[in-house]
Amino acid sequence: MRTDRTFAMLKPDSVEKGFIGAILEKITTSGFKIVAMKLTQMTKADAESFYDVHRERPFYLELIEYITRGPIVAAILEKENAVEDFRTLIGATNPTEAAEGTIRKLFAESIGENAVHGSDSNENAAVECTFHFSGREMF
Ligand code: 3AN
Repeated sequence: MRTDRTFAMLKPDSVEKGFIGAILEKITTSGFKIVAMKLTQMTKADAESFYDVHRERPFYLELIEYITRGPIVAAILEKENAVEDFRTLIGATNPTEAAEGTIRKLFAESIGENAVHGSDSNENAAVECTFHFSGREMF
């Protein structure tokens, strides 16, 4: 299991607000190398599979609606200790609790619309990377 890659998503709110460039700048200046990237839109079926762990949560339908409402930027990031370091860079799930200088503190609106996603384990990073990218799209 490799530990130097994570899956990142700039969610529909980030794309709608024109934050793609600013967030990517923050990611690359924080030492992450982009090794795969695309603008794409998740279907309902994609979202239900991606967020299956949240199926029983009260915000599940809202989450599926939000994540499918427009394009996202999907990316694979490379850096030593990628999963943990990217989770630190994005900040707490709720932007009001996110540390100063984190992506969610700078760009997110609310716990429901929180700008970015980062894998929470090396195992999930591997699953999420192959969910969005074929081998020939990863560099
Ligand atoms: P994280 O994205 O920080 O790993 P998770 O995995 O607990 O957080 O939640 C996944 C996504 O579900 C969040 N990014 C957010 O969009 C949504 N979410 C989580 N908690 C809530 C909540 N209490 N109300 C609405 N949406 C939520």
